Amino acid sequence: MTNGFPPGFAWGAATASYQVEGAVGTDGRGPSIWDTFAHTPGRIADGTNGDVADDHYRLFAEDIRLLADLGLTAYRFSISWSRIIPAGSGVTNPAGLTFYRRLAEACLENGVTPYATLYHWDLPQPLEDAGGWLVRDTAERFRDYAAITHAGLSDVIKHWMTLNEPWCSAFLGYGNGEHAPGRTEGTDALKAVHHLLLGHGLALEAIRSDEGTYGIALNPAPIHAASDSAADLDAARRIDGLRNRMFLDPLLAAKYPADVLEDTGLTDWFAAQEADLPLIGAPLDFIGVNYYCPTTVAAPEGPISSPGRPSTQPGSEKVVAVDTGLPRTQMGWPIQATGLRDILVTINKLAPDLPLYVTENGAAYLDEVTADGTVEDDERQAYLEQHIAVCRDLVSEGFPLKGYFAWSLMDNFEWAWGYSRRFGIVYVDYATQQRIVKKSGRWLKDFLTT
Ligand code: GBH
Repeated sequence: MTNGFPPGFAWGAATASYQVEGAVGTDGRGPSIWDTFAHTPGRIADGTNGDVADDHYRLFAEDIRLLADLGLTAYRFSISWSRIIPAGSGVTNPAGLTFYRRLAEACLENGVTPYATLYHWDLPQPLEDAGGWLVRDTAERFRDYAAITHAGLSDVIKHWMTLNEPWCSAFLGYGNGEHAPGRTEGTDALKAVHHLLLGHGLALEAIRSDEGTYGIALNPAPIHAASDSAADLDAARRIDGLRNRMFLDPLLAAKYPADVLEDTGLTDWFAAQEADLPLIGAPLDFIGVNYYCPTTVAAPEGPISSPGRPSTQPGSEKVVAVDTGLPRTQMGWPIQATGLRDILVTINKLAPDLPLYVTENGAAYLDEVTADGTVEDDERQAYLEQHIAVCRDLVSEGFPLKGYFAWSLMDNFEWAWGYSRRFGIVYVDYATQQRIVKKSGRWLKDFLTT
């Protein structure tokens, strides 16, 4: 037992291809929707892009040594579809497979188990031009890409996730336009949910074997009503539907939540897709949970004062998030570690024996390098400590939690926020690509190695 955790518990850190790799034009990589989006003026808060990012494409061996030196035994990274199949479909680029083979080998040489995510939001641009996740064909192209990638790398990578947070792909990508491809398609964003989940099911069918474990990483969260009023309770039902049940029900019970389809006027459209549900609900080896914060919602009467950008909540535009007075991170996200327990327990009730992982957990803070060259991120350390304590309690109760991955190994391109938000346990000086282990990283190392 290390600090209350059993041997074999996976201790890791996570990254995603577009957020860390850079080298966007290197070795035959094609363009993705995030290249296009980040290079569109006005889309990224600080006007930056992922062209260079952490230069992880070149520095990966050092980064993995650093990860191993922190006492971590697992690395969750994502694979860039545009490196493997530059046009999204058709010709395979061997150099793409070679890069991820080297990365996986570097993990293995350092005693680190690789966990690969096949899709962390960077759709090849030609597939978006053909309709993106709003069209069924994209799911089939994802299956082809998954099959080729798995066939090329399954000797060195044993743990696979199909999608990362399809909620974000659908509702930020096609709902409010905050993420690539920046489209605002209202309730059609739910069609993207279906095609993403279909892509998951098709990919899983193509790659699942006894040689490894296969799952998906979701971003479910506890949803609370601001009051017991009928309106607020209904708001919580709607958001729980869009955020949680719209993914968990099809994946774990091969059905969509009827109330969500009704709220969005899509009952008939989804009825026509019913034949896909057995595939989407096929057995998984695990679910990954990316947890940052709970959400409390209300449905105030009267018009909403400043709706701002279009909603991430198609069909439930009148619902607003409510400040419950909890402390917040730099993202404005409330901190409540018990929410991690709540959401894991919720999923466990739906699928009692299914192994679960925390595949992301972390916090953004304004980090500064001191005169001594250190980064004293006490708040992030406290955040990690609180959430890891929740995991320890669950594990000691016999709960099937198999691992914990901090988000993130190192500061990186934080999507619409660019480099203005830092989530790393390792600081990155973008001017020099120097890495500095933050206090939170030093604490984690201490926790894992003593
Ligand atoms: C993850 O997304 C990503 O997988 C990762 O790439 C990213 O860098 C990291 O988190 C940090 O952002 O709307 O107020 O209820 C997390 C995205 C964050 C989306 C919490 C939903 C709910 C806040 N999720 N958010 S709120």
